[in-house]
Amino acid sequence: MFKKHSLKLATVIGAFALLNLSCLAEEASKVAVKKPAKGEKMDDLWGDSVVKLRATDAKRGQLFDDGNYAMFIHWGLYSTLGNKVDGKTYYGIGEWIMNSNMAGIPIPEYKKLANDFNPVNFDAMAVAQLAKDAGMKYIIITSKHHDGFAMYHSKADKFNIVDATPFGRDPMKDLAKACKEVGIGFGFYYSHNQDWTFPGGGRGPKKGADGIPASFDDYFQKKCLPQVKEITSEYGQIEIVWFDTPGDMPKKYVEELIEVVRKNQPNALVSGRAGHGLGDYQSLGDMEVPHHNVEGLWESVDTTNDSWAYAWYDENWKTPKQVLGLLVSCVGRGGTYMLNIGPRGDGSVPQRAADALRGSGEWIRRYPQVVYGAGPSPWHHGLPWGDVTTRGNKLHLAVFEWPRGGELHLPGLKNKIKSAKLLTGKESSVEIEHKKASGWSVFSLPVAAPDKLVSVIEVELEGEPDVDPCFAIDPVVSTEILAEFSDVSGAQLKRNRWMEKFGEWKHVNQVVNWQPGGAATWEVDVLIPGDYKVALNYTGKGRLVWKVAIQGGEAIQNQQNASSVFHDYKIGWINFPKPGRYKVGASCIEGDAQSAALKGIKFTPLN
Ligand code: FHN
Repeated sequence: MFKKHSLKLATVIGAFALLNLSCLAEEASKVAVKKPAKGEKMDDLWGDSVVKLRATDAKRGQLFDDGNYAMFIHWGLYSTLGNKVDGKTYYGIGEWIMNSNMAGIPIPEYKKLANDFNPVNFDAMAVAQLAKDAGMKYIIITSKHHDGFAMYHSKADKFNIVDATPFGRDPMKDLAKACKEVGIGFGFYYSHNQDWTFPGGGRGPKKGADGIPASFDDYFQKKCLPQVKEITSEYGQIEIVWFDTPGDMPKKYVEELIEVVRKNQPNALVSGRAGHGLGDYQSLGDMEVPHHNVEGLWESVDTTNDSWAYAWYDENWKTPKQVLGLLVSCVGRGGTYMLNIGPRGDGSVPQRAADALRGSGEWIRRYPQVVYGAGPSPWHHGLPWGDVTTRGNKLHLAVFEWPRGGELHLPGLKNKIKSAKLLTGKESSVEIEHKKASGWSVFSLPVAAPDKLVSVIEVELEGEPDVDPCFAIDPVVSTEILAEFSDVSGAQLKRNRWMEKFGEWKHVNQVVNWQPGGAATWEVDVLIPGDYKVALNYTGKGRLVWKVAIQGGEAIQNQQNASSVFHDYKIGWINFPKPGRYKVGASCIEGDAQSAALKGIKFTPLN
């Protein structure tokens, strides 16, 4: 039935890049990474300007800023296909199924799907309750994605769930009501630029059914503007209008949409992907969780498996511990995490996604202070065993990897510690002993982790947290330090983004363009002297010779293989003779150095 257009991987990547998808705009390998100096902001790395609402606007964005965690839902006509068309499975993001980069479904064929779209198993109350149980503070759902199909009753265009399907009801009314009932916020995703089925829409047909050419202005006036008016006036209070993929949409249109939102929903936020830096906050690249703290108001958007919309084959779910790892990283870097589910075409939510969300939600209920109203880590990056969030003069150490040997090592804390408690997830907590050693704080812990997922230590400090964020080699747990934290000379730090499958983005900051004598150098603090195993994580071609050298100390080198997939390669053992600060450099010294891309270095204690 549906015609598949031929496709090459390069075309796929090119097509995405050409779309100028907000922060996904640049051609991956050409974007240089700036290493932030102390106090410098990372804002411009992701393109959009950042508006700082934090502490300046108490009403707008409170759930976003304090809640730190939200549910994203991609649900539409495309969900009925679940990535299978005429018996063939297409791997990639399901909501793009009609696009020529996936199944390439002609518009009339795609529109016919509405005749059988009958999501009788959509239970708005169950979805809202799932978000609540997951600890999420609001839901953002696709009111209209790039396919142009409205999942609510639009008077502006008949291609909608009430007028074009046997279902004949507006599930968004139910969901808005259910969110209110369970006490969480509600908002809409709206594809304002791309509309693949309405004449004049971004990447849509260039002519109307009458054969008369249609402009973007036609689409904007007839569909986009009226629909944004509808979604902002007919569903009660809206937390966010999440515009997406502005592409080359002229500024005047974005301004007009934002005016509508401001008028109809004065307390709503507008996503950074509205375009032209006009949004209220920055939305990072899809599936991107930053490694440095990021200033201002921002979010990471991610999905429970690999696709945003339902894909029948996609059982690659994040576990509750992975969800928590990503959530705590976002909060620790100063942002909000919005995690997506893709209900099936019949409206039901895949059980494994629900289980993962509920599993992580139970943990959040035990340790709400780690997430809600929590501020970023004063270390500005994750730590070998986990991460840190803050509230006033309290640190929450979220320990993902419980250290063997009964001691947890925290480097660089300058404050005096008032108290340190192991939280139990209930009212009670257990006071734990701590001491200082060579500038590190060392906490005595029970041998077994008290929480089966992630244990939490609450450290109360005298005064505001004051930390030296230097990287430190943990004496118990492996310490991986990314290339983006190195000083690079005779080589270049570059940002690389690619799609693992169509629409599934990966992000890495890597050192490339190695010249003779080039090095990536990290400053590290060592508590326990002795030998450590060193591994480098890189891609490249053929066999490469790497040298790892401590300034004024031991240097080791080794030849190891390389491949196009990032992987840890063991280089050897290296000795730090006494506690203290060292500079450690890594260089690609032989082989096809031009192919080498270094992602990070790892130090592992011997036992
Ligand atoms: O093209 C869309 C994609 O389908 C999905 O909705 C994501 C979610 O952030 N946004 C766009 C790509 O960035």
